[in-house]
Amino acid sequence: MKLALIYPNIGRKEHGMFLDGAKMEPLGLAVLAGLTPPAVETILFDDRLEDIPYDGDFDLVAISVQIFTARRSYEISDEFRRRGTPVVLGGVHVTLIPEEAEAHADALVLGDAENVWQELLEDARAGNLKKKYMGRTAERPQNGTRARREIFAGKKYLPVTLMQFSRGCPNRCEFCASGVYFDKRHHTRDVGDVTDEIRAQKRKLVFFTDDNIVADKEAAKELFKALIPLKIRWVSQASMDMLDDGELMNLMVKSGCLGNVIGFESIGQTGIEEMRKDSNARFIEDGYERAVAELRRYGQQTWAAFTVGHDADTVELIRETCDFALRHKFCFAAFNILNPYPGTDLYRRLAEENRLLYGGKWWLHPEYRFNHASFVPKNMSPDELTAESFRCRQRFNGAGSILRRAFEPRTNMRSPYRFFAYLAYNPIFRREVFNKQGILFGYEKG
Ligand code: B12
Repeated sequence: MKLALIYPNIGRKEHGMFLDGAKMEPLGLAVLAGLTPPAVETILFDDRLEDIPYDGDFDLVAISVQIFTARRSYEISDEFRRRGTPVVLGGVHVTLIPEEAEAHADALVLGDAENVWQELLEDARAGNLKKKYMGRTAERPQNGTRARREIFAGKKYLPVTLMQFSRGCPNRCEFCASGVYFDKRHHTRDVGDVTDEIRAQKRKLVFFTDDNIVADKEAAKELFKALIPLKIRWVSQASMDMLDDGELMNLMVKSGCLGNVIGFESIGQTGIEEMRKDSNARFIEDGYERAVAELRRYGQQTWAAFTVGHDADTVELIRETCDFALRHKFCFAAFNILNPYPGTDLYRRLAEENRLLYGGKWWLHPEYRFNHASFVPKNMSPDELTAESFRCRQRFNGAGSILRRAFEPRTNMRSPYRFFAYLAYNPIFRREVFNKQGILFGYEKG
């Protein structure tokens, strides 16, 4: 049996394909390859770096779909199916809106692959695919299975190993897609499996793709203790309430953590309350001053993630958000426009209030552009929101800002390695920000 795994690109610029300059390994597909019996010939095609071989003699094509690649995913699956090759679609977006995805697939996997992938492969071999496989969320992600990284061989990815320790997050933020996917639950892998998987590969820089690596603080401590002897450096995503636990923070630092993506989301208290970002509630009271000081004390090179366009946001507040990020010299910052993902409470609320643009399906709309507003904000026009968020990106990622932020003594200048990492990655992300702004989804003009 021959299986093609496909990771789709986002889309195109007016005059050609969008070339992603900061490509990371698609871990989900390496996990899928790990769950696949070795007798099945398994090949990865990454649409971000190579052509899709529609005429290959595959018995099954498996595509991982996220919302921003949905349009492109359906183009690819439709083309394979036209040629008679069966296609299975899976991933976050498919799970959140299966009624849309089913028109483009022979089979869907809803939720994690762990519980259903073997059954699906057997059905595919027998030519007997079911329309839907309910994967649910795996209580033990990967379940003793190692991600099969050999499928990445020869492809040019950033030199960082993606790895997962846990999946999901118990927080109930109104806008979050993974909160819906995981039903606000959090599942961890066996710590020994994780450390074995790290030892089995060569790199010393690891990106834990966890939604919130500190969601279960005791489990996180167990992991961090086990990481110390491995002498790796790592980054992940974490909620701010980790700062309440000194033991956790000390272990995190000792285990090689360079910093985390932290959802600051908003610098306004009303916004934080309205979006139900409970993990920030105590820290917003003093405008995050204590949180930022603590993060510095632990030497964390923080990636501060903001979402703009909340009902409490005004043009002035968005500008102040950018001032805040510049003043605190964060290592990186993202100013993402709030996006209504189907299945979330935010999506439902905006739909009820008649505020969704692009017919409510911005991700499939031929005119929707990446990083543009997809709904009507309360205190500004959609175009103003688009322009203000882009202005934040321009200001934060400007050459002068990169230089000024480099000289933060307790974080970016804490060691030569950190300084080098800062200077290596900032220009990469800067290019990425400008390159991706305003691209259209999919390759085919609608
Ligand atoms: C790592 C990550 C990234 C990395 C990219 C990694 C890469 N390879 O390129 C970075 C940081 C660059 C990134 C960027 C973005 N990301 Co991101 N990212 C993630 C994150 C945290 C983890 C994904 C991961 O690797 N998981 C580990 C693997 C093992 O799990 P998995 O992929 O889910 O696969 C499992 C199952 O889903 C299933 N499965 C998946 N695919 C398939 C396919 C088939 C056929 C089958 C059977 C099963 C299956 O089986 C797997 C094993 O169980 C997720 C959050 C999440 N929980 O999914 C967000 C997430 C996917 N990202 C998201 C978004 C919005 C973005 C951005 C648009 C953010 C922005 N505004 O810029 C960008 C765009 C990226 C781009 N392509 O340009 C959203 C997508 C929302 C949605 N509804 O689809 C998520 C869900 C975050 C969230 N909380 O909303 N991201």
